[in-house]
Amino acid sequence: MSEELKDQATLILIKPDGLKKSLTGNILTRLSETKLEIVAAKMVRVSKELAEEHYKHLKDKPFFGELIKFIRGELHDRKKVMALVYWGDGAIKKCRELAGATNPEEAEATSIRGSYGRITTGGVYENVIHVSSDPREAEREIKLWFTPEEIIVDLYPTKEATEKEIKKKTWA
Ligand code: DAT
Ligand code: MG
Repeated sequence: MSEELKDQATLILIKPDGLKKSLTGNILTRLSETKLEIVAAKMVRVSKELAEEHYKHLKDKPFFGELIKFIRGELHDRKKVMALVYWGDGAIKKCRELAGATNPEEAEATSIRGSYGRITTGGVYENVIHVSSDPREAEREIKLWFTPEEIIVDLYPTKEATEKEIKKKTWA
């Protein structure tokens, strides 16, 4: 196995349509077939900035505005996504195969997107799940969605920084 395929990481998002359709358990079960390890997981309220940064490679597409609304949950009255990092050999290919093609109507019928996705009349691909497309994108996305402390293994180099006078919420 090539070095690049070994211990790969991928960002997974269960998108607002997946949450609204109560597919979380189902999707996690499907992904567990990969025998990969979950090394981070959380619920996220997606800001406009995060959404636009995540999908910045699509910013010139006609569907960009709707895509941002969709990932922020504005089309599903579920203003959250579940974000996870899966880790292990060949993680990206394994997860993308289970997810299926981007267009849910072209995705293999037994794939996650083929089983549960749809295209809205407005042309939005409601395709249930996000999987990083390659190792570079995975690194960019994981660093965008997670801090080092939220991931239980050391995926990428870190540095120590002392943060002074940063207001943080703690338990009262
Ligand atoms: P993927 O999510 O399979 O990596 P992508 O990165 O090209 O695909 O696109 C990101 C999301 O944008 C995709 O999950 C759904 C949406 N999208 C892509 N192409 C689209 C299109 N032609 N029409 C509507 N939505 C599209
Ligand atoms: Mg992509």
